[in-house]
Amino acid sequence: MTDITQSPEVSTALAEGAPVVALESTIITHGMPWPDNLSTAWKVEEKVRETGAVPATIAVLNGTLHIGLSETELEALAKAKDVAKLSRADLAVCMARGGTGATTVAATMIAARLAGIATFATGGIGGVHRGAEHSFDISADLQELAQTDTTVVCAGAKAILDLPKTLEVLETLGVPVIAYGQDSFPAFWSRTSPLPAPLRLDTPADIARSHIARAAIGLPGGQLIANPIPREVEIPPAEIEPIIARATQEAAAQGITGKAVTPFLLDRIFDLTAGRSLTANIALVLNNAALAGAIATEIAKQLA
Ligand code: PSU
Ligand code: MN
Repeated sequence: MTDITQSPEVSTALAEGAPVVALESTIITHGMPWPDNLSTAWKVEEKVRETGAVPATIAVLNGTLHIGLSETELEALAKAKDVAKLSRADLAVCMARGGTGATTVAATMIAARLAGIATFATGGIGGVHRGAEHSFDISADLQELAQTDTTVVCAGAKAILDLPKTLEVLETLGVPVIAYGQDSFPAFWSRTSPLPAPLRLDTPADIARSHIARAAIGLPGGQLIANPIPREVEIPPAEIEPIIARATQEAAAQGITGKAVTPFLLDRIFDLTAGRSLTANIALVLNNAALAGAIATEIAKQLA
């Protein structure tokens, strides 16, 4: 028997057509250190609630795919060691083996679509890694955006990636990359990058309209909303770049590959910035949760 469960709050909201925002869990287990990971997860849920939407954090617990976690479940996940990092490829195997795993952007999109949740907030999506011409390391998040119809709010691609190549692949896959309220493609810790965003929208209502228009014309795949980090906490490119370069070299020297790369880099950058990268990461996730809540509310309103 396959187990999929919704929290009572999420299930009621979905039945009423009320706005719901999906949230990923890899950022909790692999993206932030304890105990900031738990306090951030709580704050993100609170931020979504402030907009009038219901948060649905997604994870696999002992083989059951959970859409919406209780406080106790969230805390247990944040404390747990050796939690699997689940993308499209791993999700079903983890469920079959009764395992526990956190969902990446790709796996969270799959769960969100299954539940009928249109909007999803994260920090930064995975993308094309630096040196991908040798390593072939391209996140499954990109292909997922091409096939699963969720509107994903992020702060741009993490600057640890090769941003021009990430945008090229998204263009090839036909994924709309939409900067929120500015022309430049935001780079996670920094508000801007030298790259222009392919598309721009300025209001949650317009983003909701374009989400609904995609469905109306039968387009599979999601939209990627790139929301710049709040000004007060951004780390200028000149400051973060040498740190990223160093962390990337260390990863190569230590032979880190596959799904270990992103967690390794985030952890090293945390150390090398004396925690400043984490402060920025927390602020940008909260900022994305607020925008996702506003978009979800608009989608629910426009569909009512
Ligand atoms: N955003 C963050 N921290 C993270 C991630 C995103 O601020 O830890 C996670 C997401 O779950 C994303 C994953 O899907 O990193 C990408 O991993 P990979 O590069 O292995 O595909
Ligand atoms: Mn990868």
